Amino acid sequence: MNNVIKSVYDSVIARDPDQPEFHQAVEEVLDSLGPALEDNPSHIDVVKGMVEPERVIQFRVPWYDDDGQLHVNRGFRVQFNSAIGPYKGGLRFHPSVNLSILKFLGFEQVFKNSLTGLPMGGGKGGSDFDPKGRSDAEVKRFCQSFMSELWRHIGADLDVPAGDIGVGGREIGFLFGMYRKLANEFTGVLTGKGLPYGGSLIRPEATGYGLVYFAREMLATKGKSFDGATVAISGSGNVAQFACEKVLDLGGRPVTMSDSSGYIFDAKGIDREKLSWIMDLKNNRRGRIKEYAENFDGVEFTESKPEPNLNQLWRTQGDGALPGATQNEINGNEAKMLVDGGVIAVAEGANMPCTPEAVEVFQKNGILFAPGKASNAGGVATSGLEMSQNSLRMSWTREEVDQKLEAIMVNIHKNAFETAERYGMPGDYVAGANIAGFLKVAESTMAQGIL
Ligand code: NDP
Ligand code: 2IT
Repeated sequence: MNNVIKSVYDSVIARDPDQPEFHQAVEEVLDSLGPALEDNPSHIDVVKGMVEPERVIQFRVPWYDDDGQLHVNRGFRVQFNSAIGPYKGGLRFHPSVNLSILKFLGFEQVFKNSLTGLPMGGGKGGSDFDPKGRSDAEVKRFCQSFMSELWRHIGADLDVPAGDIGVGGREIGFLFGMYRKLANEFTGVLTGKGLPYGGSLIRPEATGYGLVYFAREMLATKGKSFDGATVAISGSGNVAQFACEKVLDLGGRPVTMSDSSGYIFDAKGIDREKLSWIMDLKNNRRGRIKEYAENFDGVEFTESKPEPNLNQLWRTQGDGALPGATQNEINGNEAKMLVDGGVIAVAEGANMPCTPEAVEVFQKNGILFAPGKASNAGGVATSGLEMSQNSLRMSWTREEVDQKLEAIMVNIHKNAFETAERYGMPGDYVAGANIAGFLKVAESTMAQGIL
């Protein structure tokens, strides 16, 4: 980092000293931008603006549980950057949610959305509400209360939220219903909607499928493929499930999945039948991954340990790793375990699952490494396709959407790969993605006048 960039970073820390996840996301990007700023020194003013969200909304979300007890959660929407399109990004419902986490996610989203090539700015939101163990009726009351405030801040041409951790089809349905009632209009204000009311085919699959399309392109640069590859996947939610499915489509062998209570290792491989069992467990019965080990023979379940947290999942020996649960789930030691286990490629399905130390371990050991803002962009890209279909008031077929998604992922890979080469850092997808994502937003910001 040169001195000018360092002073921007220092001011971010001085302003919000209690936001470590946000600092981490900003530092990773600023670390990459040096060469791009040497070409365009005036872009430093854009950087100074980009580390501050355009708008942050925080609100109270009161709701009653099934026993008639009142709960009061916090709701947020961080409208980070709208230089290239309406704010766009998911909503996360998880007890850990706070402004640091949402600012990191919103900041990442700006670069990710730019990389998709679609006209979308970046935003993120959510709540510290914990949907785990809550009835459908409780989740509905929470979503309705959340939207009774959020609706006045969003709109199809202003800010288009979607899902993230703890927000899937059920929650989007309740949120959309409440928006429609309050705004008295039917527009594409949310993505990830159900098919009968404006959703897009392939949106549920898109992040996981896109991740594997991206990883396939990375492997191809080394003459390798998923065929016969052993793959460690973490998480067992939306991203992990469909990453697993696409790995199977390409002839690979997924062997692990996890949730916050621990992980399963299935040496025989998670096949299609077992995957559909997991989908039913997680999406309909809302059960724990431990039940997989109780249901199938020869499967180990390892409980996750509290601090000091060494995520044992990553001691799995294999060719590929697709972290798909949450931020900072692979630290430097865990990265070393993966390297010792013979990993060839690591592609982030989650947002920032690898710590800076982990990324350094991968890069120093010549492991192919893709940052989430490039490799998990398929979800938001397909959200962009859902927005287009809603605006056109028509819907595309499964094949059409999948082809567009695949083309977008191939293009993001090419753009990140070629940008890294052009700036003298061949094979560095972190630098390539950050610079390519930045340049489009920077040029747009300069052209419009910094506001
Ligand atoms: P889901 O809620 O569907 O699944 C999340 C999975 O991760 C669950 O298995 C969950 O376990 C586990 N998990 C969540 N938090 C923790 C934690 N603190 N410690 C351990 N395990 C945890 O979310 P998604 O699959 O949608 O999201 C997963 C990741 O992918 C997130 O980082 C998200 O930001 C990112 N992402 C999602 C996109 C999307 O379209 N959905 C697009 C791009 C990125 P448990 O149920 O026990 O909490
Ligand atoms: O992190 C992400 O890109 C998402 N959660 C998806 C956002 C979206 O608007 O589809």
